[in-house]
Amino acid sequence: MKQLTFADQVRVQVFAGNGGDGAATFRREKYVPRGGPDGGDGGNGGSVWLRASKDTASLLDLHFAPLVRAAHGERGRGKQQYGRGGEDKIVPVPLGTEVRDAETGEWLGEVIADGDLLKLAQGGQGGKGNMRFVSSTHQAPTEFTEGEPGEIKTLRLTMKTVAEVGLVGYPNAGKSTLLSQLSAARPKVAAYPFTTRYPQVGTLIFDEMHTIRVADVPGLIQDAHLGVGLGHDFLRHIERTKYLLFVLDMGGTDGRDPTADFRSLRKELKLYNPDLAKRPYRVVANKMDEPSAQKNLAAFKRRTKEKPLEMCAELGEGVPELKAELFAHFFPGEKLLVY
Ligand SMILES: Nc1nc2c(ncn2[C@@H]2O[C@H](COP(=O)(O)OP(=O)(O)OP(=O)(O)O)[C@@H](O)[C@H]2O)c(=O)[nH]1
Ligand SMILES: [Mg+2]
Repeated sequence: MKQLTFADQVRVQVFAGNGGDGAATFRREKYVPRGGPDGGDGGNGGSVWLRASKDTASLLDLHFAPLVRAAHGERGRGKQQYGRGGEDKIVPVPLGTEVRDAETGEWLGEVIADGDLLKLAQGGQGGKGNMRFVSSTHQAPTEFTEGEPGEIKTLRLTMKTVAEVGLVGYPNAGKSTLLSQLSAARPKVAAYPFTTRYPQVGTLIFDEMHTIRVADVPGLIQDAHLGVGLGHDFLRHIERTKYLLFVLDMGGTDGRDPTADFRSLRKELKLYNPDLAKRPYRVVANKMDEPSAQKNLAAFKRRTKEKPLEMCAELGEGVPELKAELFAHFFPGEKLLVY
């Protein structure tokens, strides 16, 4: 059986803690025959929260443990003692996790940046102890209130990668090779399609103040918008990017026609989400070391009127030029002190 190593969509049930009941007790002390009411309030139940964490790569943990509970509040006690509040439960999730009601699909919120918090279920209020009910005409109340139940919700969590740049291309075009040239990420590279099975993000670091996240996603094929190949799972992860790099195999290695590939990639994006087709992009002509690359490139330029950036990702050729272009795009007017 294939082991599951990644999950970007999970259904979870979250249980906030119940509030503790208030107490109805009376003071009992030697030599004090009729002590007053001294029942304390119950503690509030804990709430369930999501917290975006840059160290969490997927929703896998939740996939395996989809029931999440915060602690109940303790009941109040005599001698005016309040019940202890139930501890909140905070669930770390990847940056870019959005939350919907599992039944209605209603959008409930999202966490994007590291440390972002979102409350999923509110803990119940603790009940009131009988000492709260004392008044001038009612000196020995036996009333107390029960704690309120914590919220219970069934939710669907979806993670959409957060990155500025998305690498888009057919399988085997060299996307992962390029990512490893741009960042410290070391995605698997191999000479067969669908090597990359789930999104990976690498950070292109110019200096401390200037970084760009780049998302490498599984190769796209025709009818991806209908879920063919790794389909939607792939497309969802470039929705949040601001800039696309179309990586084309200009060598036509697998008998592919780069022009047809490019048109089909554009079409798939548009069919999935028209906004994606409007995003700024750059065409990367990869594998320019291959024998037929020059000829293919000439034909590609003529037919598409695009001006691709020539590259040999494997050898790192064209990579400095690409970095410079990305810098100029994301930090216009700025200059790097060190390059
Ligand atoms: N000749 C040549 N081969 C390259 C170049 N860049 C990558 N490759 C090779 O192309 C193959 C596919 O590279 P990957 O980086 O895994 O391609 P990918 O686009 O990530 O592929 P998937 O993850 O399957 O979608 C590997 O065998 C690489 O070594 C290049 O510039 N020139
Ligand atoms: Mg890959």
